[in-house]
Amino acid sequence: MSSHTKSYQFLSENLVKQGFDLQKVKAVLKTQAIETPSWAFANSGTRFGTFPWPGAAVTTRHKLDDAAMVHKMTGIAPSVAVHIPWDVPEDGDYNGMRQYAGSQGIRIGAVNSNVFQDYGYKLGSIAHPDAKVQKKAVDHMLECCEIMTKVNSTILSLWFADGTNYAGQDNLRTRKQRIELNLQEVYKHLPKGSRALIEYKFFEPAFYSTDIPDWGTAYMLAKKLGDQAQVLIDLGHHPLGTNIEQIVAFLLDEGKMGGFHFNDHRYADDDLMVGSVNPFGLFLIYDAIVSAQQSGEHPASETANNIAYMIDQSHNIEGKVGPMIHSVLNCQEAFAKALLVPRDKLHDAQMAGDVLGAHRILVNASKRDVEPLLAQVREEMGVPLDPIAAYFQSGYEEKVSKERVYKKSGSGYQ
Ligand code: PSV
Ligand code: MN
Repeated sequence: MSSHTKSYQFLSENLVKQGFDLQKVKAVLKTQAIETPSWAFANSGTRFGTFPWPGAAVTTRHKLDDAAMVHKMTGIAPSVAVHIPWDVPEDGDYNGMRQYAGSQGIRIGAVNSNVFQDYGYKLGSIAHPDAKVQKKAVDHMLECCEIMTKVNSTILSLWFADGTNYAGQDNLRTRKQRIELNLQEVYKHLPKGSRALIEYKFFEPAFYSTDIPDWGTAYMLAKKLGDQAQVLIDLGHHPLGTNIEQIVAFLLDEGKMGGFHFNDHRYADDDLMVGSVNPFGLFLIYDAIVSAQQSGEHPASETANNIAYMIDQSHNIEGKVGPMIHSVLNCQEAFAKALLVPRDKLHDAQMAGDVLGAHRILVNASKRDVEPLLAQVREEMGVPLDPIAAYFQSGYEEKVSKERVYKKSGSGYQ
C-alpha cells in the first residue's frame, strides 16, 4: 500500500466517523472546473516592465496548448478564457480555434472584450463623452457576442477602464446614464442561454472616479439589465480589508453572483497567484459558495452551482504554466476544505450564539490536511498525484522554450 493510500484511509475513516459522505465529496471535487486565462501564458507583466520567460506563449495556439497542459496535469481546468483582440486567431478562423482547443482536450470559455487599449478610449469607452467612441466600444462587444457563438462560449466578460482623473472632467451622472444605455444595447445581442458578467474595480486606470467602482454598482447594472446579466468579482479589485466573502454571500442570495477572476494581492490589483497571500480568504469564499450550494435555497443554491470560476493573473517573474497549475491547485484545496465544513454543527453553534465554538469549527476546517483526499481524487481521475512535479518532469517547459521564439507582439500587456 502506497503512503498516500494509507494517509487517505486514515483520513477517510475519520471523516466518515464525522458523518461525511466521502464518495459524494470526491464526486463533487472531480467536477470542479477552473478556467485559465489565455493572457497569463504570454509574456505579460506590469505597466513598468515585462520580463520575457523562455517558452512563454507567442501565438494563440501556444496559449491553448499551455491551457491544455494545465488541464492535463490537474484534470480540473477544462476551459480557457480568451481576450479579444489579443486572441484573434492568426488565420481569423474562430471555428478552427474552437476545434483546435477541442483537439487538445479543452474548450474556449469566457470571451473578454477589450475596450481599454485603443487610443480612442483615452477618455473612456461606453461612458466616453463622444457618441462615436461609445458606438465603437458597443460594436466591439457585439463582435464579441458573435465570437461567442463561433467558439461556443456562454460568457461575455465585461470590464471597463472608464473613469475620470480630475474633478470637473466630466459629468458623473451623465456617464452613469451612458453606461446603462450602452449596456442595454449589448445585452440585447447576447447569444441565447449566455450571460454577461459585469466586473468592477475600485480604481485604476482612472484615479479620480471609476464608473463601475464596486459590486453595488455592478449589481445595480446587472439587475436593471435582466436575468442574463450578473456580477463578476475579481479578487484584486477591492480596497484592502474588504470582506469579499460577504459580497459573495450577498450576490448569491440575490441570484447575481456570476463569476470570479481569481488572483491575490498584497497592496492593489497586483495579479499574484490566487491563494498565495491569503489562502484563508480563498477558503472563506469557497465556504460561502458551498454553504449556498448545500442550503437548497432559491436562488442561492442554483446560482452557486452556476458560477464561472476564472483565473485572471499576470505572471511576471515566476514562470507561466507552473504557477498556473499551482493556482488551480490552491482553488482545489480551498474547495475541498469548504466541502468538509461540518455544516450542521456550525449551524447549531451559530444558533446557540456560541461565538468561539462556531469560529473554531470553521477555522479548524480550514486547517484540515486535505492532501491525502486530493491525491486519491487525482488517482481516480487518472491525473498525476503531484501535478507540479509531474509538469516539471514532463519536459514540456524545455520543449516549448526551444520551439517558441519571443517577439514583442502587442498582445497581453507586452
Ligand atoms: C482589469 O484589471 C482586469 O481585471 C480585467 O478583467 C481585464 O479584462 C483583465 O484585467 C486583463 O487586463
Ligand atoms: Mn479581472
